[in-house]
Amino acid sequence: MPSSAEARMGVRVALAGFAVLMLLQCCSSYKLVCYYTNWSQYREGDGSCFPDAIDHFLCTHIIYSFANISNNEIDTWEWNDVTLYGTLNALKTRNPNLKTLLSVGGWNFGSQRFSRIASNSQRRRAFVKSVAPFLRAHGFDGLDLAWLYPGPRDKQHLTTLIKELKAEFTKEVQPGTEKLLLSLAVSAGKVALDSGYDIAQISQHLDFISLMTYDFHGVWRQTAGHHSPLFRGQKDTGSDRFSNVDYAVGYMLRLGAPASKLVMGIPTFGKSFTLASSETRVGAPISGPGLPGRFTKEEGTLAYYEICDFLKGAAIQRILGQQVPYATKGNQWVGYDDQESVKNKVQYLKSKQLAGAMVWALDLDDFRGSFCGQNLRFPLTNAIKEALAAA
Ligand SMILES: *[C@@H]1O[C@H](CO)[C@@H](O)[C@H](O)[C@H]1NC(C)=O
Ligand SMILES: CC(=O)N[C@H]1CO[C@H](CO)[C@@H](O)[C@@H]1O
Repeated sequence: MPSSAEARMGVRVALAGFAVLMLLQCCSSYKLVCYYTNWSQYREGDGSCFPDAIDHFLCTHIIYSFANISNNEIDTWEWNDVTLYGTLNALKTRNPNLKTLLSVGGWNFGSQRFSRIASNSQRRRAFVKSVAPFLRAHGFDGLDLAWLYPGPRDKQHLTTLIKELKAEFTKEVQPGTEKLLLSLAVSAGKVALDSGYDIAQISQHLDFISLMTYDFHGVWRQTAGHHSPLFRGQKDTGSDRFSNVDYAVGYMLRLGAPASKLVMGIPTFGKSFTLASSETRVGAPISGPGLPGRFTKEEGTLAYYEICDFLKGAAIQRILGQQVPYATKGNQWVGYDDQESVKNKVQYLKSKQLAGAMVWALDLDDFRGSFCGQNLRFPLTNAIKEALAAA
């Protein structure tokens, strides 16, 4: 007969075993890396998005974009960034497993300024030195580099920059703190990949790589087509055959990116075109980008919540083979992702044993749950989360 103390011990051991199991379950799961943009706060009315709108348990990682570099040191961009950093990082009090990263760079920052810093050892040193104290001061868990896009002469410098950041982060860890994370947002275009990145080298030093598997199709192709198709289209010949998620993922793996570090981008926005004729199919001639959305106000791009509005009275088609939908209304054509297409994309990334999914961007999903019906906030990001969690 075990004594009651022994029995209690037995229960404790069983509980510990259970806890280990829970832990394994928690940590073998996929990453869901979600970008939040500093300019979404300025969209009018229901388009305005602040970090406190974000569901604490939606993503495993949230990346705040973008930070600036000033005098070779990482710096804020917006007058109220520091307040918003605080709001974002406060999400961690309810979800201690959530990781937040600060992304530096972006489109408006430009590639040249990165080149200048990365190519000079003193400037690089100043930048590298400035990062950890800044991240710690504002409660971030890591840095995301958004150098869009390094050119052929930057390739080696990007590798050096990443190596030095990693070394600094390793040196900086104190007992009781976790090492800062380091990630890189990478173009999914074959030409940009070939010219700017030494994927095999940089992968070794990064915690994860976010592949921007969208924006494959734009007005430069002079026809209507989907900007983030999972697979190659029937008419995609020549270099167009590289313009799909499947090719980009396969190519990254061949270049030496470990699947366990590769995070596949899924857009919560669509790319729209103005049709030039009554032809509406994929490949139809276009006269230019689509009309700007009511909130995002940018030609050729629509947030998912704006697309939900657009879909009322629109004709919706799925592109066979490419596994994504498009919708047309009048002379407007939009290729976008919906709950079904994002689930397919998650199935795909699981079949390749990738690290998870990246979402650009939380503020373009129906973050209020007021546009797309179902009363569900973040319908696309939630669909991704569910598909990642499904057995
Ligand atoms: C970003 O840094 C550059 C270089 O110091 C500076 O000229 C620019 O004004 C900064 N941008 C903002 C929005 O602070
Ligand atoms: C309001 C606004 O657009 N703020 C800034 C957010 O960060 C980007 C960096 O890419 C800047 O270009 C924006 O001006």
